[in-house]
Amino acid sequence: MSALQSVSRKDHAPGAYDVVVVGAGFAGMYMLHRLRGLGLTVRVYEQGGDVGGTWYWNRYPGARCDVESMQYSYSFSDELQQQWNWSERYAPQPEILRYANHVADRFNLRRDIQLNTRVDRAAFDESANSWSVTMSDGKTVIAKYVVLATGCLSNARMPDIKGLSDFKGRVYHTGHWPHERIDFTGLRVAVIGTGSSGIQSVPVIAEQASHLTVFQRTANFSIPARNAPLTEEERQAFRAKYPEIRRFAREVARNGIYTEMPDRGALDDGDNERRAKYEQRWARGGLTFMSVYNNLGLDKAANDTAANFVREKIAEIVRDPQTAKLLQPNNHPIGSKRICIDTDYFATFNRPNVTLVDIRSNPIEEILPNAVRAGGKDYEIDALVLATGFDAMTGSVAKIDIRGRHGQTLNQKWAEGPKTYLGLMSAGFPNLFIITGPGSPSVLSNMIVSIEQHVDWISDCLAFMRDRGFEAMEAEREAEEKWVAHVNEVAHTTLYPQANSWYMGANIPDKPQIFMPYIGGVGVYRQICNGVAAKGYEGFVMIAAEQAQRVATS
Ligand code: N01
Repeated sequence: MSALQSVSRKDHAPGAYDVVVVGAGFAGMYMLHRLRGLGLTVRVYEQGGDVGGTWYWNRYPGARCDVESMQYSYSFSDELQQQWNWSERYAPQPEILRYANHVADRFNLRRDIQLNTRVDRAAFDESANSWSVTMSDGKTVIAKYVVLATGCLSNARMPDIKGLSDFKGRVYHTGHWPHERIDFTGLRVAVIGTGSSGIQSVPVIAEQASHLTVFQRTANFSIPARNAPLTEEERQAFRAKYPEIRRFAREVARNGIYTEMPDRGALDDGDNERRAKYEQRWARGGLTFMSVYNNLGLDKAANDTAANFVREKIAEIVRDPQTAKLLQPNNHPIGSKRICIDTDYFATFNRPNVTLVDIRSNPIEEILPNAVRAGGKDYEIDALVLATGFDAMTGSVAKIDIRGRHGQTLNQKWAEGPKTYLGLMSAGFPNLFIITGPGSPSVLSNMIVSIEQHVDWISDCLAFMRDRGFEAMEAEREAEEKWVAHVNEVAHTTLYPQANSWYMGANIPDKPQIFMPYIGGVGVYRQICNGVAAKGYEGFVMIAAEQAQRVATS
């Protein structure tokens, strides 16, 4: 009997589990559900005060998903997807959080989730082939497997700006927003950062603030969301087509979103036809703007046609020509940074109470107790909103002291950039899985599609190991090196590496600049993962109990 089978009995030792899952967001919750289905004992530790992960923390004004809710939702339970009523095309954060809570209750997940508990340390015990996991409450448990469901955008980054701690008003980070309602009515507010979080929050804050000053370092491409309430007919039409929609999103789409697949490049159409297509997608709104043509991410000349179209739209919307010019992105191809989806972002700069400050040419010098000083000018404010992003993809993992074979830490191993095989495991760290980790499509896709694929793959893998009496599993170094090279090679066939994006780690000083997600597409990636499993987990070493002892002592 394998150790996995022995601890999966009901009378397992206190403090010993088959699996510890870190995080109770969408990944951690579904992981728990699947592992329970295998009859395994599982403990989930969650730092937040409730389930929901990114949707628990990102409560800033205007926060909502940028993939349509009928698709940004679990597909594993047909009853769930048939019964849940999304109210809008892009549900607002409180509704997505309600959905996460509903899932936790509906599948009775809470009894295995310990909230308000951070995992601080995980050390692999080579003699026992298990992990010793220590939490912020000082307790340590033993687990055969650890699954990191820590999210890709969970480690909010505070910018290193002189004087920030001297500011006398309140400071908010969009990724760590307070739970109580924040009312900016009558206040002079500054927003620093114009990524998705800034672009979503600016129009809402502008409606409340007496004055809003937006500090922009890099102008970003943004497409109108065209958000609207969903009618019952629209929901029913979607539900009736769910089998096909979900199949397409998993197997065919590059980004896990059901939409038309482009069959031609941007330069294959004449100017008028191309413009008509962009107009149509602009009117429809949303992320699928980028799939009008099949070469926008690959060919700079093709990309320029889309980028120029959006720049023209900005100039049409924004009345002041100087402000419009500043809002027109000009230092990266469209889509090479995560494209933003907005509601009235550009039009907000027509309001008399909104000012745009270009901090690329006039950098912020310091924060004073009552103002932001940039380009020698003081902008007086009462409240400061930092929409400055995250230490993405690796940041939340790096906060945990993870020690694998021979005491090597994951941070040491990843010092020059994350190294994984398929984004799922890292050599030298047996029985440690990562959900939507670097090296997998993750942030380039509809996250829930990618989460479900990883969770299913890991669950099938654990069942395989149990059925064959394997004790430990580990990525082979050679397979990992080949995969890292492949991820890098595919990225460099695209325009993505041309932007200083968080995909590249470029937003964090001294972080190695490597394109982290796998850009080959979710359908292709799923086939690769399935192929690896079909070949008995090719590229992974599976170790039986006695063998494991030999590896540990060698
Ligand atoms: O963060 P970002 P985000 N001084 O890193 C600026 C997802 N998301 O939270 O570009 C001044 O994109 C920085 O400037 P620059 C989505 O995947 C989804 O907005 O580095 N400025 C940039 O403008 C998204 O991509 C939704 O020059 C500083 C901004 O801050 C990801 O999360 C909603 C600075 C940071 O932009 C991250 O988005 C929200 C400094 N020291 C987020 N440091 C949905 O719609 C940084 N900046 C689902």
